[in-house]
Amino acid sequence: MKKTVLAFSRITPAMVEQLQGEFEVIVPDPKHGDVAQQFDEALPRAHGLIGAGRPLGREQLAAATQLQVVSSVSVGYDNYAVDYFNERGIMLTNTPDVLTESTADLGFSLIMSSARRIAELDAWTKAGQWKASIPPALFGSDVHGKTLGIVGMGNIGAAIARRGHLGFNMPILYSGNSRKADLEAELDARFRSLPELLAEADFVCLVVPLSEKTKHLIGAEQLRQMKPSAFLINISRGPVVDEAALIEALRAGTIRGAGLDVYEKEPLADSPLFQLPNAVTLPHIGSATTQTREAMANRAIQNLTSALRGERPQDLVNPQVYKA
Ligand code: 8YV
Repeated sequence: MKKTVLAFSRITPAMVEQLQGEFEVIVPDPKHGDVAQQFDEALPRAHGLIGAGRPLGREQLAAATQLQVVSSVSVGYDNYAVDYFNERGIMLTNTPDVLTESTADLGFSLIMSSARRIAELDAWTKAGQWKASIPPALFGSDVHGKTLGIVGMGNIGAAIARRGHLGFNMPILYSGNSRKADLEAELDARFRSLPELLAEADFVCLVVPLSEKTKHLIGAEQLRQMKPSAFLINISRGPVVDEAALIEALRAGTIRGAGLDVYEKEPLADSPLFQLPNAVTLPHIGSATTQTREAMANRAIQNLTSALRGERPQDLVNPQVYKA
């Protein structure tokens, strides 16, 4: 008998078709009523779950008595209660590597957009404000040659650092749990404590995973440690930054600007950030290119399929639960 796969977020028709070759696939659909209710009803039958962007833990999965694997279409896995998965012997997989370069592209886009005021001046032009060459009050800041601070030098952080160092001649600083001798050699990257990095960098780029340790890593005190001319870029997770403190710092001119792809509460609606011209606000699109989302989908399907076949999935987050 085919095993059952249940989607916990929207997945593409191509993914459904691929999965249907081997599994019974259930995708809750708003056309058929309440999506949460459809999910809850199907849960006791599910051997595998696939999707992204939804917290799953003890409360949500109590009825999933047959569940063997949750395949997340994301690299970050802060939405999942890994300890509970371990307790239940449920495998958790993610999609690293395939989104590294696209997410780094987006990180660098936020550096460029915030420094050169791209979104703000685009809106200004379209509003018919361009009557003469722009006044100095609308000038931007240079990116090339400025100091780039990477907080959390993982794969994505390193890919952003490469863009900055090799393409824009930027000195690289980084902070985190461990020294990266290879990147120090390759990019002349210098290790700093977080306060040192905040004080020296012209662009502070947050690329850490969200955990108890990184929640509100950047608050009012850290923003005060940054230069008034510096920019904060967040492509990690919203709660890494105390958003109220950031809004205050942007209003007060404690820092020059921010480029944001993630927020404490998503989707972001009606935020004071919308009134701030020195905040670039994107709708969590780090990995959102056609090619990368397709690669993530394929990787998530591969992981799910391996797990349900009894094979060890390529991207197993909690290997301790795997039984050959
Ligand atoms: C998207 C992401 O949020 O991979 C991650 O951790 O944040 C993004 O790729 C999303 O999970 C895409 O499905």
